[in-house]
Order: sequence, then structure tokens, then C-alpha cells
Amino acid sequence: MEFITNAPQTNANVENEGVKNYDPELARDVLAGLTQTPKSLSSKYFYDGAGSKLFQQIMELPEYYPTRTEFKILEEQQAEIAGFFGLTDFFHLVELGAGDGLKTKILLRQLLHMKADFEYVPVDISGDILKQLESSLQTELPALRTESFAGDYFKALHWLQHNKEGRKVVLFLGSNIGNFEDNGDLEFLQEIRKYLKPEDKVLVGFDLRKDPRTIRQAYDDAAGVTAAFNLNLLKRLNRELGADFNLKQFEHFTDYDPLEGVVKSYLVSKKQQTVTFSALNHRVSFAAWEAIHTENSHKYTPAQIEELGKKAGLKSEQFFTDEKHYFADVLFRVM
Ligand code: AVJ
Repeated sequence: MEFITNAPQTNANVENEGVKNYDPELARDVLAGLTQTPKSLSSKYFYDGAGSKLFQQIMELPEYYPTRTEFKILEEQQAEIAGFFGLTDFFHLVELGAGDGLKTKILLRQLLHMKADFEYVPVDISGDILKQLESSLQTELPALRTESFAGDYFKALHWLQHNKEGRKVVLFLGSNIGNFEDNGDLEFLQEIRKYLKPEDKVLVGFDLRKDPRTIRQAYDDAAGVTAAFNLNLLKRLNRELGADFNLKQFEHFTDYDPLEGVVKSYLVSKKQQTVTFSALNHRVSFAAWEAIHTENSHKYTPAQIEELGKKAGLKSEQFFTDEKHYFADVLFRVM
């Protein structure tokens, strides 16, 4: 069925006609996601330069409790946490999804203070944010040995396997573990586990279950920063794939399901419309109120975390949490 309206169905966008060099992996993922039902786009593509900046703004929002809570956990329990890393011999401190490193610097300072013998290996999907991190580390912690890797987690694990073979402590903070689909969290921990030896450790940040309203608000802030972050994905596709998404014709929508423990975020098409990807010679049609799924954010119970670890061959040694039990950094050892 089609609704006939007077509104133009496509939006010619002169600016984007010249996209010639595009990332083939991005193009393949986007076309696959937008030609399936329901439509989806991977949340890993949020983090271009503008998206990384918007995420930094999200972390400052009054509604967005995870970063602030984890920061406090690390700050108040840094010595105890670092003690669990085993400081008698050299290790690679590998951080997956390092971002701006604001929280990690607490641990880095503590480890330097304790005279630990280690090298910091930050990994992030955003090369921009890594450059920013490297230069800030150079000025703030000049004694630190660092080698960074830009790329997604799976490419990173492959690179690490061949380049960082010594003892390891892997950091996966910020509840990035919550971003996977279905069993992706377990599968990813299993991937990490394959790379580890018996003496290695993993510290993972989990957002815990809490009042569903608190969770929902964290992903739908009053100032609209999260909405801008979600919509920026379409801006990126306009720029990088020559698409002509009209951002005014899509809206950010998010909801938390307390049974599943998952926040799901969407971009909803406000009308029937067609979007043209000029660089790809491809068109995608949207029905009125059709949604693109853009992100999952899982919230965990402590029992789920232990079970998840067990299935991945990791034993939870210690839970570091805040007084409200909003968030937990969990230290695992290899089973
Ligand atoms: C970066 C994955 C931890 O899921 O809380 C924040 C991303 N999305 N607001 C999260 C995000 C919308 C964030 N992580």
C-alpha cells in the first residue's frame, strides 16, 4: 500500500554528490542493515569525530549515571583494584574501547605510583579519539609506555594475538559489553578468553539493573544530546556514503524493557520516504513510522554476570561496586 502526499519523496542534497572514496565495509554493513526487516545499523558506527564528541557530552549529562558512577568506583577503590592485577612482573594493560581514557587515567596513575612494570595498549574504533588520548597521556603521564591500535574489537584482538603476547590485564570498561546483540556479550568474552593465558586478568564494567525510569532517562536526556548522538549516524551516512537522509524526518526513540534488561534505541522515519545513497547507486524506502534499530544497552544482575563469566571460562574474583549498586567493575581470572 502506498500513501500519496504532496511532499517530495526524496531530498536532493547537492553537497554530497561528490563522494567517491567510501569505506567499503561501512557501505556493506549499512546496505545489509537497511535492506533487512527490521532495519538496523550497527552502533559501532556512532563514533565518527562528531559522534565521539557527542558521546563525551553524554557522559557529562545529569541523567547519564554510568560514567560518573564507574569513575567513582575506580577513584575510591583504585589501590585495591590495581592490587588484583598482580604487580610483580611485566604485563600489557590492554584497554578495549579506551575512548578519552578519563577513567583509565585513575588506574594508570595508581599503577605508575605503585611502580608497576607495564605497557598501556589502548584500542578504539575512533582514530580521532585515540590521537586525543595519546597527546593527553604524553603531557599528563610522560613516563607511561603506550602503543595504541585503531579498529574494531575483532580486528584488535587479532592484532593483539600477534603483537602483544606477554602477560595481560584486559580492561573493558564503561559497560561497552552491554552493546552487543543477543549472545554477543558471551561470544565476545569467549573471544577475549581465547587470547588469554592462565595468569591473565580481565576487568569488565557492567551497568546493573535498577529503577527502570532511571535507566530510561539516561538514554533520553532532556537536553536532547542522546537524540543528536543517534541522529548523527544518519549525518555520517550522508557525508560518507552520499546519502540524503533528511534529519528532520527521523526521530530518536528509546525504551527500556525491564524483563529483558535491555535499552533499545531507534531512529524512526516520521513519514513514507526514500533515501538515495548516491555513492552506492542505491535507494532505501521507509514506510511511515518504520524504525531503524541502532543500539542495545544491556543491564545485568550480579548472578547473570557470574554466569556469563563462567560460560566464557572466566571466574569472577571480585565485584567493585558503588553504594547504590548502580554499576560494577568485575575482575575475572582465567578458569
Ligand atoms: C558507550 C556503549 C557504554 O550504551 O551506555 C550512551 C553508549 N548510547 N547513550 C551506553 C550510549 C547512548 C554507551 N556505551
